[in-house]
Amino acid sequence: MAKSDYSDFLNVGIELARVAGGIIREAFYSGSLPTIESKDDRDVDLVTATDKYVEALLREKFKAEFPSYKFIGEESSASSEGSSLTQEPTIIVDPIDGTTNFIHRFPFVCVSIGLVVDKIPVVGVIFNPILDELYTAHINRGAYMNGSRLPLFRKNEPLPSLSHCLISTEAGNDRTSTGFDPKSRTLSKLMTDINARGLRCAGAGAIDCCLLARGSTDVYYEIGVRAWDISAGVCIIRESGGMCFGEEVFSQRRSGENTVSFDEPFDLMGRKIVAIRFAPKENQELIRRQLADIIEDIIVPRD
Ligand code: LIP
Repeated sequence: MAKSDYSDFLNVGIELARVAGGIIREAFYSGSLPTIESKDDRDVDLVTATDKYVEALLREKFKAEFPSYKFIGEESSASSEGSSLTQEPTIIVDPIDGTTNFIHRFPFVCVSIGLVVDKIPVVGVIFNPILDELYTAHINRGAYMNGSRLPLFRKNEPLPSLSHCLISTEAGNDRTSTGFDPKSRTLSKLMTDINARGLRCAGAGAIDCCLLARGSTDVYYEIGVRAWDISAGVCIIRESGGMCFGEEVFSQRRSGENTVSFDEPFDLMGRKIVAIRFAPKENQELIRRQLADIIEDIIVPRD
């Protein structure tokens, strides 16, 4: 049976996020060009020697502290352990979320560490060592940034409609017309038909989650996202009072229903996220319905 206290993991996660952050920060400010490899044939999905080094280090340290926990890391997900998620406690790590940002020295770069038990994200630790922002969450105990409870901002501001929302999303790695054209049609509708307040791309799903949890954005959605980008972030969003939905937003629309349970477990391997910041429930529900009508679905293989 799942336990309810994961503070031992949270403490180790914070300690290791700071160690990883030190390595990332040093490499970020070093004058040398990162060693870059491409994971696809279009040079879009990139990995650096620092990503690989940090992931190997985190894997080794976590294995020493929590030997029975499974480990899924972005850079080793193709290895023997694979990336299948079971009920077992599983540590999900993105050693550098925002690798392209890291390469270009755009300061939205972080290490993301999540603990998932019974497929529920129970701990999230995200550290941006460039901006020195540490986000943490423990299930049922709230979310924090550098010790201050989230949301930091706009706690009492309702969200009357999508047109009032600052929206974040990502271009993602799929640049084929079937993968990208639906995304650009959605953006066009959001900006023209809806006249949303604005659009932001942080370049890292984990940072999109933190920006929403702190109250700096109102909506984050992405199709094609991976579990290591959002495992920690989903815990942080939920503990800040935000909502996260996945495939159910799209499948219920296809079936003509328009009711999604707020208590539905979030499918981390479904590669879709629609998140709405802390706001009165009826506002969150309205925004979810509006997003379900506007975001064009894309079929992506599950992880
Ligand atoms: C990034 C994700 C982002 C996605 C990018 C990229 P990386 O992760 O955080 O959500 O849109 O294409 O995959 O590769 O920087 O760790």
